[in-house]
Amino acid sequence: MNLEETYFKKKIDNINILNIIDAAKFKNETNKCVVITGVTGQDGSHMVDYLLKNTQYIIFGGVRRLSVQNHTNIRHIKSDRFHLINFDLNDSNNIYKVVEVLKPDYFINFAAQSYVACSWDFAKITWETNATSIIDILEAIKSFKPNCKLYQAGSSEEFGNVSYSPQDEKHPLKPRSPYGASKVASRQLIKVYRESYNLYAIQGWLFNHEGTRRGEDFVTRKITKNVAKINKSIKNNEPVIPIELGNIYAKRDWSDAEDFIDGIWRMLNQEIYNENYNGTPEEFVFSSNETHTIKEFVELAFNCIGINGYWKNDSTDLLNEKYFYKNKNNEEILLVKINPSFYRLAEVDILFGDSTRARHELKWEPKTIFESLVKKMVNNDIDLIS
Ligand code: G4F
Repeated sequence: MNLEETYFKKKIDNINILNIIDAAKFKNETNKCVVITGVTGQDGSHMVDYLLKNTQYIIFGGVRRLSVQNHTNIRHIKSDRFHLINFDLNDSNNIYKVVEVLKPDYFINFAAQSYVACSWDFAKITWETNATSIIDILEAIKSFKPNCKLYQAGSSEEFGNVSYSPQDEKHPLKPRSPYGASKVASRQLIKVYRESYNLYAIQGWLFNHEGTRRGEDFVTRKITKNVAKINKSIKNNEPVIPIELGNIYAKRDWSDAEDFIDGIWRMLNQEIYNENYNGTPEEFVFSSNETHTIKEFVELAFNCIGINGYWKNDSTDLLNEKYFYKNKNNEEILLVKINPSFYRLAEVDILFGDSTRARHELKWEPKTIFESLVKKMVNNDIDLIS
């Protein structure tokens, strides 16, 4: 049996992860090749869907080998143009080999330690994964495929302790977390390599982006998943377990992750999408241009299951704030309470983006508004548990 036969026989649920040498056999002369790291995550999996739909490229999705794999976000992908490869940002040799052997046309780096809250507990790993490893990617591209276009995931967390709202591309970078600092570092490295070696290497500023594939520890998904559980409990006349949250007064600019994938692709192809392109790629902010508190997100999510709750606090301490509703027997049911352990050592109080430049220059337009995003997430979580 040749490699292809063995491969397709084993390719059940996309769980066949290739080593780099075997993967290279699936490259061809005709189609361009894209490496996407972090492919099992929200953004990586949406990027695969987007490229399979809109291009003819061969896609190699980088995954870290774990004893228990989570391939939920890519399980639906059935395409001979998509292959999984072993990839680990913390192994320089692996990064070099991927670029040397596959010689990708695009390298889209979504792999990261992306949980801001965890970045204080794992500051070194956060730094090594999100910042140090970018030197390896840049060096590998410089050495083996200098015309490979690099996209590195950037974040509105880089703005941190914001000086003004809304934040645009000129806003100073004042990170508040090890995560934010690591993304500022990768941005600076990318700028240095872009300017020194003339690489097409960019890092967008992406404000919070969510959806049905969002990790369950991020606040939006945590809320929608628990709203779905509460909906089920109410319908079954079971006790309601309240949601425990941290700082509900923080404000975020939330968008649909799928809208941002289109923006990233436009940023990576500015010669096509930007009529002002002068040979040097630029970096853009992507945002909804709206900001909402976590509190507002909670209210909207409960509205989706027909609950119009109310907040109560019988003290001046914000930690005592609670969200209730009255059931059909007029009993007050607790839905949300505050748990101080979800507060951060330093908070970014407000993120509020200004994506005017991306909208004008890249002709990027988001399709999903905030209210529809919340509804989509709640409905998805209701479907998942029913
Ligand atoms: O959902 P979050 O954990 O996202 P955060 O920290 O804004 O970061 C996300 O967006 C960034 C872009 O701005 C990305 F770069 C990053 O990788 C990630 O995708 O928290 C949002 C807000 C925070 O202010 C947090 O303090 O929600 C507040 N919050 C309140 N209670 C909570 C909770 N966050 C979480 N995760 N869990 C809570 O119980």
